[in-house]
Amino acid sequence: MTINESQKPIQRKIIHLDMDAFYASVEQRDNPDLQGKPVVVGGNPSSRGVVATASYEARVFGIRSAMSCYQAQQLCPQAVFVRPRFEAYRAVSQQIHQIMFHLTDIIEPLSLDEAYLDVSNNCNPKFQQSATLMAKWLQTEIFNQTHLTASAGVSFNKMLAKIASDIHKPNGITIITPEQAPVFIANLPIEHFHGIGKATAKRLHQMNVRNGGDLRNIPIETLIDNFGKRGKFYHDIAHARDNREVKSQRKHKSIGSETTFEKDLTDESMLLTQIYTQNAAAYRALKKKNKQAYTIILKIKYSNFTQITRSHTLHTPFTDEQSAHYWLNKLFADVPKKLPIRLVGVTYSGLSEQTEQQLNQLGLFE
Ligand code: DCP
Ligand code: MG
Repeated sequence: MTINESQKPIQRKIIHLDMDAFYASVEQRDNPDLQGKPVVVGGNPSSRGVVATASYEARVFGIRSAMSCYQAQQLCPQAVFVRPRFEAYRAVSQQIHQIMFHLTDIIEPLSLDEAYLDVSNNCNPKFQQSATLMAKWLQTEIFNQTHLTASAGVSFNKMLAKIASDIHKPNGITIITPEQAPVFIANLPIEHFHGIGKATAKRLHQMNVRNGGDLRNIPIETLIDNFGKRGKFYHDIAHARDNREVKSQRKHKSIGSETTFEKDLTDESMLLTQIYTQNAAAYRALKKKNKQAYTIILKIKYSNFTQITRSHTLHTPFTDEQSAHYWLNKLFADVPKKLPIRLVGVTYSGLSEQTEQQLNQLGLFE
């Protein structure tokens, strides 16, 4: 994957990914007896437990998340009730995040099974900068690796991507382009907008506002008079405006090292030596934190202070400092060299914890 951060796109490309009937699908995958059956994951129907989620077979009977298990059993006496196994769900969650990192490191998880991805900077030629192709790849790769299905929404902001991912569930992809957005929103019932709760929907209904089109026709002043600050938000969403960024948890998302030269350099072999030195420092820092990385990023800043990054993502993590040399060489070859260079940096991202097994292999527990 190649990212070029200096060329910021005019419009964002956001994918919202959401696993289908997540806990229940994991239970059905891991226990063939449950496949094809109405499965309810949650508490005990004879005590005061609630439904965490239900398989699609159980949803036919009207069973929904947060309903009491007692009620669920009344609706579908043949339903099989199982207790949640959070470890299994966390493991799948980690797996799907690793897959997402192949597309971008700007990932904002909302829960174990749901995340926003900002893929605006993905320049991998395989995807031709098409977020739809990326979403399809994500779905296929998740299915191949986990045997679970996911649905995706693709759009130019978070709000629309999230609404879109729900439209063709399960195993669907829905795209809302900037051209389609006005009509899509005009027809969307207001209770389907995220951020408009039941009470607000009721008040809007009283104002004869039933869908996005009606909402768009209400002057912003009227909305602010009625709903205070939220009024501006309602006005914005009716106009498909949502500038919220995808907030990746950058804290441990990357580890790197960079250096600024006293005098700008042009000599390629000297530059490569400097890149290797930064790589050594970055790799040491990575190991110190017991992390492993799937992505390596080369950063170059030119004498005129413009900067570019080039990156590559592997299917298996980097195993040693030298294994990165090959990729750094390739990435550096790809970088324009018309101007002298004032800074080089190497960053590892797509990080995960080094597992105990891997630590054992390294002899650290012996
Ligand atoms: N969950 C929960 N309690 C809730 C809602 C959800 O414990 N009230 C858990 C169980 C779900 C998981 O979170 O499997 C993901 O929530 P979703 O809302 O994405 O629901 P599902 O993935 O189960 O179904 P869908 O196919 O509608 O996404
Ligand atoms: Mg889900």
